[in-house]
Amino acid sequence: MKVNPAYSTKASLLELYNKPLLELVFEAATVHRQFHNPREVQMSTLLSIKTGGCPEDCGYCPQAARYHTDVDTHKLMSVESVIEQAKAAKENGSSRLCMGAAWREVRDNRDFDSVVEMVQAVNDMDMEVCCTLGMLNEDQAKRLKNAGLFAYNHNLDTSKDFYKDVISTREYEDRLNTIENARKAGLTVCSGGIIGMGEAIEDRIGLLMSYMEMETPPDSIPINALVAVEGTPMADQKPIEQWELIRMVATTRIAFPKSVVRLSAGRTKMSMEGQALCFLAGASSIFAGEKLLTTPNPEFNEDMEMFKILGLVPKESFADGEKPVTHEDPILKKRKEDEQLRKERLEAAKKEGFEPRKVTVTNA
Ligand code: SAM
Ligand code: DTB
Ligand code: SF4
Repeated sequence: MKVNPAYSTKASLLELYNKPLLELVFEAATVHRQFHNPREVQMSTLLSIKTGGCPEDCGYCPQAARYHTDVDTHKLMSVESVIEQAKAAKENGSSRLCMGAAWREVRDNRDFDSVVEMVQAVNDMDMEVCCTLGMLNEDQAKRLKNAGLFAYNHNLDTSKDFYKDVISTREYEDRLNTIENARKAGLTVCSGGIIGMGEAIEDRIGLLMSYMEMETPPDSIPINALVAVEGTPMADQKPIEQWELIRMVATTRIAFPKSVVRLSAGRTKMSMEGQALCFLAGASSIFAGEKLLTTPNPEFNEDMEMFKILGLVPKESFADGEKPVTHEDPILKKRKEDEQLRKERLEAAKKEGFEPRKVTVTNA
Protein backbone atom coordinates (compact mmCIF):
# COMPACT_ATOMS: atom_id res chain seq x y z
CA MET A 1 0.00 0.00 0.00
CA LYS A 2 1.66 3.22 -1.20
CA VAL A 3 -1.22 5.52 -0.24
CA ASN A 4 -4.38 5.05 1.80
CA PRO A 5 -6.92 3.74 -0.74
CA ALA A 6 -9.81 5.04 1.38
CA TYR A 7 -8.73 8.63 0.69
CA SER A 8 -7.54 8.67 -2.88
CA THR A 9 -10.14 11.13 -4.20
CA LYS A 10 -10.44 14.85 -3.66
CA ALA A 11 -13.92 14.48 -2.13
CA SER A 12 -12.86 11.83 0.37
CA LEU A 13 -9.78 13.82 1.41
CA LEU A 14 -11.81 16.98 1.87
CA GLU A 15 -14.32 15.12 4.01
CA LEU A 16 -11.45 13.73 6.07
CA TYR A 17 -9.87 17.18 6.53
CA ASN A 18 -13.21 18.58 7.75
CA LYS A 19 -13.94 15.83 10.28
CA PRO A 20 -14.47 16.86 13.91
CA LEU A 21 -10.91 17.69 15.01
CA LEU A 22 -10.53 15.09 17.73
CA GLU A 23 -11.97 12.34 15.51
CA LEU A 24 -9.43 13.31 12.85
CA VAL A 25 -6.54 13.31 15.33
CA PHE A 26 -7.64 9.96 16.75
CA GLU A 27 -7.78 8.38 13.28
CA ALA A 28 -4.37 9.84 12.42
CA ALA A 29 -2.85 8.61 15.68
CA THR A 30 -4.21 5.13 14.96
CA VAL A 31 -2.71 5.05 11.46
CA HIS A 32 0.58 6.47 12.80
CA ARG A 33 0.90 3.65 15.32
CA GLN A 34 0.46 1.02 12.62
CA PHE A 35 3.42 2.24 10.59
CA HIS A 36 5.72 4.23 12.88
CA ASN A 37 7.11 4.26 16.40
CA PRO A 38 5.02 7.05 17.97
CA ARG A 39 7.70 8.01 20.50
CA GLU A 40 10.35 8.76 17.89
CA VAL A 41 10.69 12.20 16.35
CA GLN A 42 13.55 13.00 14.01
CA MET A 43 15.57 16.12 14.69
CA SER A 44 16.80 17.60 11.47
CA THR A 45 19.03 20.67 11.14
CA LEU A 46 18.60 23.15 8.32
CA LEU A 47 21.66 24.89 6.96
CA SER A 48 21.48 27.67 4.43
CA ILE A 49 24.61 27.00 2.38
CA LYS A 50 23.88 29.82 -0.10
CA THR A 51 21.65 32.60 1.07
CA GLY A 52 19.56 35.23 -0.70
CA GLY A 53 19.85 36.82 -4.12
CA CYS A 54 17.54 34.25 -5.75
CA PRO A 55 16.17 35.19 -9.19
CA GLU A 56 12.78 33.51 -8.57
CA ASP A 57 9.67 35.37 -7.37
CA CYS A 58 8.16 32.91 -4.86
CA GLY A 59 5.73 35.20 -3.00
CA TYR A 60 6.51 33.75 0.42
CA CYS A 61 10.29 33.78 0.22
CA PRO A 62 12.59 36.26 1.95
CA GLN A 63 15.49 35.08 -0.22
CA ALA A 64 14.09 36.31 -3.54
CA ALA A 65 16.38 39.11 -4.77
CA ARG A 66 13.47 41.26 -5.91
CA TYR A 67 11.96 41.69 -2.44
CA HIS A 68 13.49 44.08 0.07
CA THR A 69 13.93 41.94 3.16
CA ASP A 70 16.50 41.89 5.96
CA VAL A 71 18.16 38.76 4.59
CA ASP A 72 21.88 39.23 3.92
CA THR A 73 23.11 37.63 0.74
CA HIS A 74 25.94 35.10 1.16
CA LYS A 75 27.83 33.16 -1.47
CA LEU A 76 28.21 29.39 -1.11
CA MET A 77 29.67 28.32 2.26
CA SER A 78 32.99 26.51 2.27
CA VAL A 79 33.04 22.72 2.60
CA GLU A 80 34.99 23.12 5.87
CA SER A 81 32.37 25.37 7.47
CA VAL A 82 29.60 22.99 6.45
CA ILE A 83 31.46 20.11 8.10
CA GLU A 84 31.83 22.18 11.28
CA GLN A 85 28.12 22.99 11.34
CA ALA A 86 27.20 19.37 10.64
CA LYS A 87 29.35 18.22 13.58
CA ALA A 88 27.63 20.70 15.90
CA ALA A 89 24.20 19.58 14.66
CA LYS A 90 25.07 15.94 15.24
CA GLU A 91 26.34 16.68 18.75
CA ASN A 92 22.99 18.33 19.47
CA GLY A 93 21.13 15.18 18.48
CA SER A 94 20.22 15.87 14.85
CA SER A 95 20.34 12.80 12.65
CA ARG A 96 19.69 14.68 9.42
CA LEU A 97 21.21 17.76 7.81
CA CYS A 98 19.22 19.60 5.18
CA MET A 99 21.34 21.96 3.09
CA GLY A 100 19.41 24.68 1.30
CA ALA A 101 20.58 26.96 -1.50
CA ALA A 102 18.74 30.01 -2.82
CA TRP A 103 19.16 28.84 -6.38
CA ARG A 104 16.58 28.61 -9.15
CA GLU A 105 18.33 25.51 -10.42
CA VAL A 106 21.52 23.54 -10.10
CA ARG A 107 24.24 24.44 -12.60
CA ASP A 108 27.18 22.24 -13.51
CA ASN A 109 29.84 24.49 -12.06
CA ARG A 110 32.40 24.76 -9.23
CA ASP A 111 29.67 25.51 -6.70
CA PHE A 112 27.92 22.27 -7.52
CA ASP A 113 31.27 20.45 -7.23
CA SER A 114 31.53 21.87 -3.70
CA VAL A 115 28.01 20.71 -2.83
CA VAL A 116 29.01 17.21 -3.96
CA GLU A 117 31.98 17.37 -1.57
CA MET A 118 29.69 18.55 1.25
CA VAL A 119 27.32 15.63 0.64
CA GLN A 120 30.20 13.13 0.70
CA ALA A 121 31.61 14.55 3.94
CA VAL A 122 28.30 14.71 5.83
CA ASN A 123 27.21 11.24 4.69
CA ASP A 124 30.54 9.96 6.00
CA MET A 125 29.56 11.41 9.38
CA ASP A 126 26.59 9.01 9.43
CA MET A 127 24.00 11.72 9.11
CA GLU A 128 21.16 11.60 6.60
CA VAL A 129 21.93 14.27 4.04
CA CYS A 130 19.14 16.16 2.34
CA CYS A 131 19.63 18.92 -0.21
CA THR A 132 17.23 21.54 -1.49
CA LEU A 133 18.91 23.34 -4.37
CA GLY A 134 16.07 24.16 -6.76
CA MET A 135 15.45 22.43 -10.06
CA LEU A 136 17.83 19.73 -11.23
CA ASN A 137 18.14 17.27 -14.10
CA GLU A 138 18.55 13.52 -13.83
CA ASP A 139 22.33 13.56 -14.29
CA GLN A 140 22.76 16.08 -11.49
CA ALA A 141 20.47 13.99 -9.27
CA LYS A 142 22.55 10.91 -10.07
CA ARG A 143 25.74 12.77 -9.21
CA LEU A 144 24.29 13.66 -5.81
CA LYS A 145 23.09 10.11 -5.25
CA ASN A 146 26.57 8.80 -6.12
CA ALA A 147 28.04 11.20 -3.54
CA GLY A 148 25.81 9.75 -0.79
CA LEU A 149 22.78 12.03 -0.79
CA PHE A 150 19.85 10.48 1.08
CA ALA A 151 17.01 12.83 0.15
CA TYR A 152 16.15 15.65 -2.21
CA ASN A 153 13.68 18.27 -1.00
CA HIS A 154 11.57 20.02 -3.59
CA ASN A 155 8.20 21.34 -2.44
CA LEU A 156 5.10 21.66 -4.59
CA ASP A 157 4.01 24.17 -1.93
CA THR A 158 0.29 24.24 -2.88
CA SER A 159 -2.27 23.11 -5.48
CA LYS A 160 -1.57 23.46 -9.21
CA ASP A 161 -4.36 26.08 -9.42
CA PHE A 162 -3.10 28.32 -6.63
CA TYR A 163 0.56 27.98 -7.67
CA LYS A 164 0.11 30.65 -10.35
CA ASP A 165 -0.85 33.16 -7.64
CA VAL A 166 2.30 32.40 -5.67
CA ILE A 167 5.09 32.08 -8.27
CA SER A 168 5.31 33.30 -11.86
CA THR A 169 8.92 32.46 -12.74
CA ARG A 170 8.35 28.71 -13.08
CA GLU A 171 5.58 26.19 -13.64
CA TYR A 172 4.14 23.47 -11.44
CA GLU A 173 5.25 21.07 -14.18
CA ASP A 174 8.91 22.13 -13.64
CA ARG A 175 8.60 21.13 -10.00
CA LEU A 176 7.05 17.76 -10.91
CA ASN A 177 9.89 17.10 -13.37
CA THR A 178 12.57 17.73 -10.75
CA ILE A 179 10.83 15.41 -8.30
CA GLU A 180 10.72 12.78 -11.03
CA ASN A 181 14.45 13.27 -11.73
CA ALA A 182 15.32 12.80 -8.07
CA ARG A 183 13.16 9.67 -7.95
CA LYS A 184 14.76 8.22 -11.11
CA ALA A 185 18.21 8.73 -9.59
CA GLY A 186 17.19 6.59 -6.60
CA LEU A 187 17.04 9.44 -4.09
CA THR A 188 14.30 9.53 -1.49
CA VAL A 189 11.90 12.38 -2.16
CA CYS A 190 10.97 15.03 0.39
CA SER A 191 8.18 17.25 -0.88
CA GLY A 192 5.45 19.16 0.88
CA GLY A 193 3.78 22.50 1.16
CA ILE A 194 2.98 25.71 2.95
CA ILE A 195 -0.37 26.63 4.45
CA GLY A 196 -1.44 30.14 5.35
CA MET A 197 -0.60 31.83 2.05
CA GLY A 198 -4.23 32.83 1.42
CA GLU A 199 -5.15 29.53 -0.23
CA ALA A 200 -8.52 27.81 0.08
CA ILE A 201 -8.89 24.49 1.90
CA GLU A 202 -9.40 22.95 -1.56
CA ASP A 203 -5.83 24.03 -2.42
CA ARG A 204 -4.44 22.22 0.61
CA ILE A 205 -6.32 19.13 -0.55
CA GLY A 206 -5.15 19.84 -4.13
CA LEU A 207 -1.54 19.67 -2.91
CA LEU A 208 -2.19 16.27 -1.32
CA MET A 209 -3.95 15.12 -4.51
CA SER A 210 -0.82 15.97 -6.53
CA TYR A 211 1.09 13.54 -4.32
CA MET A 212 -1.76 11.00 -4.50
CA GLU A 213 -1.46 10.99 -8.29
CA MET A 214 2.28 10.23 -8.29
CA GLU A 215 3.43 6.72 -9.05
CA THR A 216 5.28 6.81 -5.74
CA PRO A 217 4.31 9.48 -3.21
CA PRO A 218 7.06 11.40 -1.37
CA ASP A 219 8.90 9.47 1.35
CA SER A 220 8.75 12.58 3.45
CA ILE A 221 6.16 15.39 3.45
CA PRO A 222 7.02 18.66 5.20
CA ILE A 223 4.06 20.76 6.30
CA ASN A 224 5.05 24.40 6.75
CA ALA A 225 3.01 27.29 8.06
CA LEU A 226 3.88 30.49 6.25
CA VAL A 227 6.49 32.56 8.05
CA ALA A 228 5.29 35.98 6.92
CA VAL A 229 8.40 38.07 6.31
CA GLU A 230 8.48 41.86 6.02
CA GLY A 231 9.27 42.91 2.47
CA THR A 232 7.70 39.85 0.77
CA PRO A 233 4.30 40.07 -0.95
CA MET A 234 2.91 37.82 1.81
CA ALA A 235 4.12 39.97 4.70
CA ASP A 236 0.58 40.89 5.74
CA GLN A 237 -1.01 37.46 5.52
CA LYS A 238 -3.12 36.74 8.56
CA PRO A 239 -1.44 33.96 10.60
CA ILE A 240 -3.25 30.63 10.54
CA GLU A 241 -4.74 29.06 13.65
CA GLN A 242 -2.66 26.15 14.91
CA TRP A 243 -5.74 23.93 14.55
CA GLU A 244 -5.33 24.24 10.79
CA LEU A 245 -1.77 22.96 10.95
CA ILE A 246 -2.93 20.05 13.15
CA ARG A 247 -5.65 19.24 10.61
CA MET A 248 -3.19 19.34 7.72
CA VAL A 249 -0.67 17.13 9.56
CA ALA A 250 -3.37 14.62 10.50
CA THR A 251 -4.89 14.48 7.01
CA THR A 252 -1.44 13.99 5.45
CA ARG A 253 -0.60 11.25 7.94
CA ILE A 254 -3.79 9.32 7.16
CA ALA A 255 -3.51 9.75 3.38
CA PHE A 256 0.16 8.70 3.21
CA PRO A 257 0.60 6.20 6.06
CA LYS A 258 4.19 5.28 5.27
CA SER A 259 5.62 8.75 4.62
CA VAL A 260 7.37 10.79 7.30
CA VAL A 261 5.26 13.87 8.03
CA ARG A 262 7.42 16.84 9.05
CA LEU A 263 6.16 19.61 11.28
CA SER A 264 8.30 22.25 9.61
CA ALA A 265 8.23 26.08 9.50
CA GLY A 266 5.82 27.88 11.81
CA ARG A 267 6.50 26.27 15.19
CA THR A 268 7.45 29.56 16.86
CA LYS A 269 3.77 30.53 16.69
CA MET A 270 2.58 27.24 18.22
CA SER A 271 2.06 26.29 21.84
CA MET A 272 3.62 23.10 23.20
CA GLU A 273 0.10 21.67 23.43
CA GLY A 274 -0.50 22.43 19.76
CA GLN A 275 2.75 20.74 18.78
CA ALA A 276 1.87 17.78 21.01
CA LEU A 277 -1.35 17.30 19.03
CA CYS A 278 0.71 17.35 15.82
CA PHE A 279 2.98 14.61 17.19
CA LEU A 280 -0.08 12.63 18.30
CA ALA A 281 -1.52 13.11 14.81
CA GLY A 282 1.58 11.65 13.20
CA ALA A 283 4.23 14.34 12.76
CA SER A 284 7.53 12.56 13.36
CA SER A 285 10.12 15.15 12.49
CA ILE A 286 10.98 18.73 13.39
CA PHE A 287 13.67 21.18 12.38
CA ALA A 288 15.90 21.75 15.40
CA GLY A 289 18.05 24.78 16.15
CA GLU A 290 17.22 28.42 16.52
CA LYS A 291 17.12 29.17 12.81
CA LEU A 292 15.33 27.58 9.87
CA LEU A 293 17.04 28.83 6.71
CA THR A 294 16.74 32.55 7.42
CA THR A 295 13.87 32.86 9.91
CA PRO A 296 13.61 32.00 13.63
CA ASN A 297 12.76 28.57 15.02
CA PRO A 298 12.18 27.58 18.68
CA GLU A 299 15.26 27.52 20.93
CA PHE A 300 17.04 24.17 21.16
CA ASN A 301 16.56 23.95 24.95
CA GLU A 302 12.85 24.63 24.60
CA ASP A 303 12.54 21.69 22.18
CA MET A 304 14.53 19.43 24.51
CA GLU A 305 12.20 20.35 27.36
CA MET A 306 9.23 19.57 25.09
CA PHE A 307 10.68 16.15 24.20
CA LYS A 308 11.13 15.42 27.92
CA ILE A 309 7.61 16.46 28.86
CA LEU A 310 6.00 14.57 25.98
CA GLY A 311 8.20 11.47 26.34
CA LEU A 312 9.61 11.79 22.82
CA VAL A 313 13.00 10.47 21.77
CA PRO A 314 15.18 11.63 18.86
CA LYS A 315 15.14 9.22 15.95
CA GLU A 316 18.40 7.58 14.87
CA SER A 317 19.70 8.27 11.38
CA PHE A 318 18.74 5.83 8.59
CA ALA A 319 15.81 4.41 10.55
CA ASP A 320 13.70 4.88 7.41
CA GLY A 321 16.12 3.72 4.74
CA GLU A 322 19.58 2.35 4.20
CA LYS A 323 22.61 4.59 4.45
CA PRO A 324 23.77 5.48 0.94
CA VAL A 325 27.33 4.63 -0.05
CA THR A 326 29.70 7.54 -0.66
CA HIS A 327 31.28 6.92 -4.05
CA GLU A 328 34.17 8.79 -5.59
CA ASP A 329 33.00 11.61 -7.86
CA PRO A 330 34.66 11.43 -11.32
CA ILE A 331 34.52 15.22 -11.87
CA LEU A 332 36.09 15.99 -8.49
CA LYS A 333 38.68 13.28 -9.04
CA LYS A 334 39.68 14.77 -12.42
CA ARG A 335 39.81 18.29 -10.94
CA LYS A 336 42.06 17.15 -8.09
CA GLU A 337 44.34 15.28 -10.50
CA ASP A 338 44.59 18.38 -12.75
CA GLU A 339 45.41 20.58 -9.74
CA GLN A 340 48.09 18.13 -8.60
CA LEU A 341 49.58 18.06 -12.09
CA ARG A 342 49.65 21.86 -12.25
CA LYS A 343 51.42 22.01 -8.86
CA GLU A 344 53.99 19.45 -9.93
CA ARG A 345 54.66 21.31 -13.18
CA LEU A 346 55.10 24.60 -11.32
CA GLU A 347 57.49 23.01 -8.84
CA ALA A 348 59.54 21.50 -11.69
CA ALA A 349 59.61 24.85 -13.52
CA LYS A 350 60.72 26.66 -10.34
CA LYS A 351 63.60 24.20 -9.96
CA GLU A 352 64.71 25.22 -13.42
CA GLY A 353 64.79 28.88 -12.35
CA PHE A 354 61.32 29.95 -13.48
CA GLU A 355 59.86 32.80 -11.37
CA PRO A 356 56.03 32.92 -11.44
CA ARG A 357 54.85 36.45 -12.27
CA LYS A 358 53.21 38.29 -9.33
CA VAL A 359 49.68 39.38 -10.21
CA THR A 360 48.33 42.42 -8.39
CA VAL A 361 44.56 42.67 -8.29
CA THR A 362 43.18 46.17 -7.89
CA ASN A 363 39.54 46.99 -7.34
CA ALA A 364 38.14 48.98 -10.20
N1 SAM B 1 15.55 27.42 -3.80
C1 SAM B 1 15.16 26.10 -3.57
C2 SAM B 1 13.71 25.83 -3.88
O1 SAM B 1 12.92 26.75 -3.84
O2 SAM B 1 13.39 24.68 -4.13
C3 SAM B 1 15.44 25.62 -2.16
C4 SAM B 1 15.29 26.56 -0.99
S1 SAM B 1 13.61 27.08 -0.65
C5 SAM B 1 13.88 28.32 0.58
C6 SAM B 1 12.91 25.69 0.19
C7 SAM B 1 11.47 25.76 0.64
O3 SAM B 1 11.33 26.60 1.76
C8 SAM B 1 10.46 26.33 -0.34
O4 SAM B 1 10.07 25.40 -1.30
C9 SAM B 1 9.30 26.67 0.58
O5 SAM B 1 8.40 25.59 0.67
C10 SAM B 1 9.98 26.89 1.93
N2 SAM B 1 9.84 28.31 2.37
C11 SAM B 1 10.51 29.36 1.89
N3 SAM B 1 10.13 30.51 2.50
C12 SAM B 1 9.18 30.16 3.38
C13 SAM B 1 8.38 30.89 4.30
N4 SAM B 1 8.48 32.21 4.40
N5 SAM B 1 7.50 30.22 5.07
C14 SAM B 1 7.40 28.87 4.96
N6 SAM B 1 8.13 28.12 4.11
C15 SAM B 1 8.99 28.75 3.32
C1 DTB C 1 10.72 22.72 4.07
O1 DTB C 1 9.64 22.26 3.66
N1 DTB C 1 10.82 23.71 4.94
C2 DTB C 1 12.21 24.05 5.16
C3 DTB C 1 12.96 22.99 4.31
N2 DTB C 1 11.91 22.27 3.68
C4 DTB C 1 13.97 23.43 3.35
C5 DTB C 1 12.49 25.48 4.82
C6 DTB C 1 11.64 26.45 5.62
C7 DTB C 1 12.10 27.82 5.30
C8 DTB C 1 11.38 28.87 6.10
C9 DTB C 1 11.80 30.24 5.72
C10 DTB C 1 13.22 30.58 6.01
O2 DTB C 1 13.74 30.29 7.13
O3 DTB C 1 13.87 31.19 5.17
FE1 SF4 D 1 14.45 31.10 -4.61
FE2 SF4 D 1 13.73 28.84 -3.42
FE3 SF4 D 1 13.17 31.23 -2.29
FE4 SF4 D 1 11.87 30.47 -4.47
S1 SF4 D 1 11.82 29.46 -2.47
S2 SF4 D 1 12.80 32.48 -4.10
S3 SF4 D 1 13.45 29.33 -5.59
S4 SF4 D 1 15.17 30.37 -2.62
